[in-house]
Amino acid sequence: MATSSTELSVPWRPVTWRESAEIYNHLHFFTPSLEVLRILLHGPTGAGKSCFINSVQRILLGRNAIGALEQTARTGASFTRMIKTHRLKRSGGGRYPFVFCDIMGLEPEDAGGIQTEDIISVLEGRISDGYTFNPLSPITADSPKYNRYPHPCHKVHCLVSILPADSIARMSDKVIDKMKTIRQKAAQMGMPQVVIMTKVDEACELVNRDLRKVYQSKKIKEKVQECSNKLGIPLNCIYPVKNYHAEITQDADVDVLILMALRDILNFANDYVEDLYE
Ligand SMILES: Nc1nc2c(ncn2[C@@H]2O[C@H](COP(=O)(O)OP(=O)(O)O)[C@@H](O)[C@H]2O)c(=O)[nH]1
Ligand SMILES: [Mg+2]
Repeated sequence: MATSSTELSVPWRPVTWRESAEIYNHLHFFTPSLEVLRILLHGPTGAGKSCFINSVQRILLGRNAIGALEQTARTGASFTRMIKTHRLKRSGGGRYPFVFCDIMGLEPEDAGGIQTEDIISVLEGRISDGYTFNPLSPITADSPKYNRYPHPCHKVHCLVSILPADSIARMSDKVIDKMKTIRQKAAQMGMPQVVIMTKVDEACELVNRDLRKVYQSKKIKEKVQECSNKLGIPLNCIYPVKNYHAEITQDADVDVLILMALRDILNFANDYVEDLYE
């Protein structure tokens, strides 16, 4: 088969498009070595963090869910100013043994973004749920939301950077530098790191028409490469996905890409925990 100008003949990562049920089962019975694994999502405002959490919850429940309040406007200051932990619900009751921590956007501090120092405190488990970030100054040890003795469950076990495929090229150097600083800190702590590249449908017409072309689109491959170069994250830790954002009904292709990413995130987080505490 010939390769067209927009499409690779062979996908650069294999996807078993019918694998959703299998991964879903794996997650259903997944028992981490800690009571709860904590996944921190960070990235610029509008990247799709809240949408990603809602998409995961929706897939796990098998129905529409609105837990993390997506932002409807694409511009303006970050909507989420508070640190909020989402413990995902199981269909039929109970919760999964992992949480997503959603924090406000990563715009530069002088534009009202969260301080780098605060994100590092989050990684260390020092900031409790419900704390409202102050873009002008980091948390102090006398704050009631400051956790002096973080439990292993309060610490972050995987750092997930969320970046929108359609605007990676336009991300400001300040935001990239900020993400790099956080990444370096996480790397010093030995913490696994993953990039979720959202909005593949907006970045590539071929993929917009058929999500199964995601690993054959030259455009998406370029975006993944760009993301890898900008942040210094290896290609194999970058997961292109499309979030649920306007759809009401479930789409198995959307599900499988998100589930593949989630399975790896949880496995990496659990490996990290095992290395730390066993
Ligand atoms: N087309 C498309 N839109 C998305 C995707 N993910 C998020 N969005 C839209 O991007 C906007 C910002 O998303 P949101 O989750 O609020 O971003 P956050 O600031 O990172 O939490 C919303 O209008 C979403 O509907 C995606 O994968 N594809
Ligand atoms: Mg949000």
